[in-house]
Amino acid sequence: MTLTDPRRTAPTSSPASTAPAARSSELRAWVDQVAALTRPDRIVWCDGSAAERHALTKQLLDEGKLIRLNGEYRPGSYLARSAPDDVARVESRTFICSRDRDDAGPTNNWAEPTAMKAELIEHFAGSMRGRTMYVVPFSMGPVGGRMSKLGVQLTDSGYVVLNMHIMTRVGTPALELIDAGEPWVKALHSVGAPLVDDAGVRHDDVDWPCNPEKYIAHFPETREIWSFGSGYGGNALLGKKSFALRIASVIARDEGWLAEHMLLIRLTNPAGRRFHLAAAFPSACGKTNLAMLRSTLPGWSVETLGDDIAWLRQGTDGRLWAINPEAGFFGVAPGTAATTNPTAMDTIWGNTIFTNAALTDDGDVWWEGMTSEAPAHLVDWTGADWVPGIGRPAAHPNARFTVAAAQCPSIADDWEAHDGVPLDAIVFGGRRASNVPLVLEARDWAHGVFLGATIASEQTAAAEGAVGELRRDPFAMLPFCGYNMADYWAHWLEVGERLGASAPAMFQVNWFRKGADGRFLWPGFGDNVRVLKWIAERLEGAAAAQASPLGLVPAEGALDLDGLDVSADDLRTLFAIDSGSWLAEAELTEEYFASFGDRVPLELQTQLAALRTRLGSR
Ligand code: OXD
Ligand code: MN
Repeated sequence: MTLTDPRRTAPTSSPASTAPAARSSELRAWVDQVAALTRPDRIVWCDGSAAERHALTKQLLDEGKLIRLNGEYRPGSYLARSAPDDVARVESRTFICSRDRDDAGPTNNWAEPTAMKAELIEHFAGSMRGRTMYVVPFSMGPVGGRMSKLGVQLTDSGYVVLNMHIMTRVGTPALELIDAGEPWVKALHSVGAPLVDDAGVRHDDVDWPCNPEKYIAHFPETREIWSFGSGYGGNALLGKKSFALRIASVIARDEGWLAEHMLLIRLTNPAGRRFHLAAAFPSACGKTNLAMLRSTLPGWSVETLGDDIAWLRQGTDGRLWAINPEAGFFGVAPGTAATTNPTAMDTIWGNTIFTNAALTDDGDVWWEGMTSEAPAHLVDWTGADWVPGIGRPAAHPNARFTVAAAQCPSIADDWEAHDGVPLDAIVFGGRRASNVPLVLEARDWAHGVFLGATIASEQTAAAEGAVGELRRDPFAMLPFCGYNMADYWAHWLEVGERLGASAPAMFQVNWFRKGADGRFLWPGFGDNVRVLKWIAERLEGAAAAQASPLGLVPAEGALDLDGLDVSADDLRTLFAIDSGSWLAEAELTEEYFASFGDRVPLELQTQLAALRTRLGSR
């Protein structure tokens, strides 16, 4: 489809451009077409340099789009405040535009690609008038790495460019690979707020331009992303959820690998043996805390490799290898504190962009949970005065920090290794007040895929034994899988077949189980290393396990509880399996699978039947 503005007849002059000499002809043609459609004043080709970052930061400060924080407390750091209607990912406006509706599946919003592009062209027409269009070439994964992928984002948001600089590898080296003919993903983004109107009249800019109408559209067959109307996070930083998960999951299906919503860590035992774990957790289940865990067990340590996304691919040795395709963390700020995640607090000491945090009177940031007592006065995320007890949060609950992964004190020295790390275990988590034990090991790969496919979090804190309202989030990929979820499960099964005996072991964990009195039974945080220790010892064949209807659980005494104050009763409840409520949950799983029609792999139906048999049903 050619990108032409349906309302324009006469051509206008080309915008000024800083295009470098060498450019792939496909890229040049695309940039020209998008510029003709969106009509920016200027085109800036980003080289990823510190000078570029510096100049852009200065410009955004001058425009009032960034606030410089006090360099004494937060050197090189800035605060941005978004519009109140642009504060989070908008799943209801996220589309998978595959040719066939069934290829998007029942968990995605589907739109027919030609019709969606026609609709979007109407919105993009003239959408960058008066603004600069930045051409942002980037690599997901280390530039030139065997598992890395390239993209180019066109955007009219300087804030997005600065964040892309932190979250991906932006710049000339990526552009050179594109020039050399490497495949790349087209990521088109506009905040949808032109500064010049249809009558040619120029208007003042606002601090956070965006459009009330938003689209985050993905075209998996042509590997394209078109995002319109939002400047926030995953809607706008297109390397992250849109590319590294939605589009990459489709590329991975076609090329035989896996693009996953997983953190990546290295666990080292007292003997110096290293284990690499990838873990899928739904949003808001303590994923960043686990990625940056500070061990409470002497001799055991955790290094960070990634906090959100992992790409997994079989290596020449037959094992599954993993990289973190991102270069930074886009973390949720509220709740992050020296007590809950000291490593994250140490990571964001400076050189950080904060979005929608509150501003202290001395020019630092604050959010709910950072300290037990709130400062006596703040400017809240909307720019209004705030005092404790005012009845609304000072920081937006989805306030974020954007910071380079390299700045994390627990980042592994080799976190950018081109081949990644060999995976020993895959872990699935969720937030379950009931039913799911603290930890269990899958019987085999297919059982692990069943565990991943049935991940859920409870909407309400259910009493022990009861099944609460379950929000299914298979593989923590519900909003991020770029194709039919049932086909994705089949793909996981196929990858496992290819890996055979070299496949990583699989586990399920649940830090959030509650007692009948509503109390969390497990201390969590740094003590989660005790669960990781059992996992590592299972991998070495050193820890004992016993069979349960759900999988293998630690044998009596196998979980290291030394120095921990967990009563025998609480421990029993942490691992209690109530057949009645599990049979009820199996019923819900059957209904859930049914919503995918006949695309659910037979193996998963077999796993469900086997679970019921083990639970004692006829
Ligand atoms: C995220 C998410 O922002 O999972 O990482 O929602
Ligand atoms: Mn995430």
